[in-house]
Amino acid sequence: MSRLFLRYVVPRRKEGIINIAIVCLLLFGLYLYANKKSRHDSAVQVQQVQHHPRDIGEQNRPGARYIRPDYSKSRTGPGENGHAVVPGADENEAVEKDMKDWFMNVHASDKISLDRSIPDVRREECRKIQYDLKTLPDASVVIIFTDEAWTPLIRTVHSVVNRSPPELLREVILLDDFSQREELKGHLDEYVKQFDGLVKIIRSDVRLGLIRAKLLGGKHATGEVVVFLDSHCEATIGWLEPIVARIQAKPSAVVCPIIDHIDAKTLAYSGDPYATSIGGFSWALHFTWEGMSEAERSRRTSDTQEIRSPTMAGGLLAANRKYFFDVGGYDAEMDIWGGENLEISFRVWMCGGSIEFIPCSHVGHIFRAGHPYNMTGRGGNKDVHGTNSKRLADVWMDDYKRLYYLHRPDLRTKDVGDISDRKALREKLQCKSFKWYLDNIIPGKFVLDEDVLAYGMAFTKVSGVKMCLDTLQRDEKLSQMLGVYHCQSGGSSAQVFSLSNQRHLRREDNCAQVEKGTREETGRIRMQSCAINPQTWTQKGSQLVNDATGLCLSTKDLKPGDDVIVVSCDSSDAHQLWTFQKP
Ligand code: LR7
Ligand code: MN
Repeated sequence: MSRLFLRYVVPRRKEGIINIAIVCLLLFGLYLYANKKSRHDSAVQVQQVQHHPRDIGEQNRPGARYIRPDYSKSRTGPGENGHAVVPGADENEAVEKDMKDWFMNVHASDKISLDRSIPDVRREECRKIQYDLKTLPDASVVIIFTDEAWTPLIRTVHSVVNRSPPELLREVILLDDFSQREELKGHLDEYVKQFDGLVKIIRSDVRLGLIRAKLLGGKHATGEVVVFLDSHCEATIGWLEPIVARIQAKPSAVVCPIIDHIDAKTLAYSGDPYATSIGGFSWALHFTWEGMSEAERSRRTSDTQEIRSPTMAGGLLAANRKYFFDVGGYDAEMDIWGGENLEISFRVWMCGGSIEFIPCSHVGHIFRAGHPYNMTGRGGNKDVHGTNSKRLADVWMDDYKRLYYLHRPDLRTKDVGDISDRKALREKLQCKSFKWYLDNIIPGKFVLDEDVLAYGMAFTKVSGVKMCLDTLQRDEKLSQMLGVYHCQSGGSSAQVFSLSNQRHLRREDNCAQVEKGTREETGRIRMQSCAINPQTWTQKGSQLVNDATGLCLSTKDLKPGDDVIVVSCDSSDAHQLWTFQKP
């Protein structure tokens, strides 16, 4: 029957090869059938009987009949070459609605070709590297999504297929995490047929959350390398080769492309060829972007070489598939969103691998200000980032987990499920301590309660009312004024401060600097990077004297939400008498 079917779809002269292919396929099917049980447990076994796309032969490879666009031809149209799509005045309403519903301008995305051109943002040296496609490992690209808007999702797929060498792309796996929209069901199946078997859809019939979704996608992958992407990305030319080359050279490297910026409102693509940002973390267990350290700068011998990073952002990463699972995949008990990126970062470093950015690989990501899907986890959990992070702190951070609880005292006794499996994994892999990670992978990281005179909440108490130093949730990346607020009895990240042994009044990265007012005897405080000459503060009794001005920190006449001030010192004024939670 299959011969009959093939007669209609392939030219006669290829029949011979096809016949052989069919026999192989049948044998392969038989093999799979016989191994059905064990297949579930061991993805490695699947790999043994499958072939690298380059060994299958160009004509018979999945995707052979998909015709890639010719990007050397000039293209015009909205958004081509990564240009912005600027909404007309009459479209403002629709755009605003999209920004509310989707946290991105789907309206603009819909106007842009699904396989638009984007600039080659690699640095010159990267473009010159020749890769031997005959020896590189192949990759499965797993794209997870839950009710993603149509065009960003499909554009992700096209960008991956169009800009990956066919010889290296084993398959694209679309992992649908229980989407409800109709178009993502039947219509999607129809749509991917054009990719001729290269793009597979796996659907979950329960909402997994992105962490379990990645695990399931990874289990279905058969390539030697597994790549994970968010469902609103665009891969650029040459993105895959340096990734698989690095993983071939170092199978225990978990690598990330440089993440370029796709604007959520205009879809403008912008990438920095010279980007050298790396990942860090805050003690509240959020991912942060940092500059490359001096040590890493001097370790590297070329601009195209991998950049070691203490952590990764989470969405765009690749690993040797076997290594990924051997080193623990992800914590399957983490729900919906958050925490898994720091967990895999700490774990990989502590258990002998490395996290790296690959400067020659660029992939764009649409940065959205919110999540266009339900964030509630199992049992109505509204704080999935918090509870996921507690699991990672309890397993990987040893005694340093105290710093997480300093930010989240409310979670100290919270039940977040059994962690014995993860602890057993750490034991089995003989992973190093968190202190080792701090000392070796992120040296210089400020530890809130080490080498300090005092830390925790800092407050004055006047007529029984406590007033705490507070960031007022202002963006700490920008230099912002320091404020005061009612002390939060349950604890609050925004109220954690340290007075260091160097007598800096500080947060994790920022130090308090007096900004002089027009009158010299008063001023407000700006939180600025501690890397730039921080001012010092002296404890005089309970007063905090700013050495640069001789003025004292005070809450005089301040309401919650006001900026804190310095004024002339007066030790009889209770507004100037500060208590630290941990003196
Ligand atoms: O329940 C869910 N199921 C899913 O399949 C929730 C989400 N998802 C999908 C979703 O459709 C999307 O494709 O998971 C993907 C990531 O969700 P986003 O895009 O809402 O997340 P994000 O970009 O805000 O979040 C970043 O941090 C997350 C922490 O859990 C994940 O690690 C994301 O992959 C990660 N994305 C990036 O790192 C992209 C680069 C941004 C930076 C910095
Ligand atoms: Mn994302």
